[in-house]
Amino acid sequence: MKRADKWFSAALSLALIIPLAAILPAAPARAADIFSENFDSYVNGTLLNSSPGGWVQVYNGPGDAAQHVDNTRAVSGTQSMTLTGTLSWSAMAYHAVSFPSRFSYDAMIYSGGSAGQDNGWIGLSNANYLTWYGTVRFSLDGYIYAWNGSYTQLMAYTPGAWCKVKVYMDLEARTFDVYINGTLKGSNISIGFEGTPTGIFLETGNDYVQVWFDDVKVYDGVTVTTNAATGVGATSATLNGTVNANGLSTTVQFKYGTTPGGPYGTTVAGTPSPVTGSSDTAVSTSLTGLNPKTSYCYVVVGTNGGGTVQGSEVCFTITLYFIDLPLIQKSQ
Ligand SMILES: [Ca+2]
Repeated sequence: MKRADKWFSAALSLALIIPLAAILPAAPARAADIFSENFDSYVNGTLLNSSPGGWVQVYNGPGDAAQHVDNTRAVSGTQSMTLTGTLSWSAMAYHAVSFPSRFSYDAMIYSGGSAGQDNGWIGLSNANYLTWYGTVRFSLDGYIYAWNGSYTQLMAYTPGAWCKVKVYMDLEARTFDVYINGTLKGSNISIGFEGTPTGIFLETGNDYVQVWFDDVKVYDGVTVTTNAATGVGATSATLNGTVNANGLSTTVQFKYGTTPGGPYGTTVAGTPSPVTGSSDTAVSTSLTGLNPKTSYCYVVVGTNGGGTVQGSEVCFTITLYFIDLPLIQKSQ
């Protein structure tokens, strides 16, 4: 009996599911800033006493020439504003701003002094520069303080590095919150003074320290950022975003579809929703029933009493690969 070799083949289909999340740059979006200054539109060296862009020199430290637009260091572009104080005479820049009842201000500050010196201040002031609101001080003892007539110690800091200050002001509740480099360091601090601010100020205290300031912004309304999708599977994905309610209860939604740039076709609720408070809050929604080999684009949308803001678009692709393996020979 002849034993025959046997050949058989197995066409084995192996499905490899390889999600390809196209991670695009995502920028925060919000309604137009009430005030924004990056110091990049002026000629380098422009003196503060020439009132660049409406800035007012209130105090001039060791002299006018020390207070100027500078290209030594910057966060945005190539320029910032530098101020230098002197013994018993500070340097101060002020810019008028029309504030709503609830808003935030941001500023980057590079306080070059060391412990034992007075360093930098930023805050809001009335028009005679004497009453300050929502003020943050990088102080002589190496700590950052909130100031409302007395000090609230927030954290230690290292001089000679850019630091982001964000203050959320609630002029109705008469309180403010302080964030340093994105982390809440002081909340519901009493404003401490009567009246309302009429502008924002930058200051270097009564010392010989040089301080730089950049990217000063005042804004209200919701801030949203669309973030990359996670957990992209064969038919499912989680859409992500960041929402800052900026003090007003904010409804969160995601819009998604297969057309880049929209219209997106489908709107789903985000979680959590609503978002409250003044901190950046992670939001998401989980999708199922998505189609393989399909690209999806989406945006996060926040709506509150200040209006509706849509984040920038993020896209991802669900790719399903079928790989046919070659014949398998088996001999006996
Ligand atoms: Ca700049």
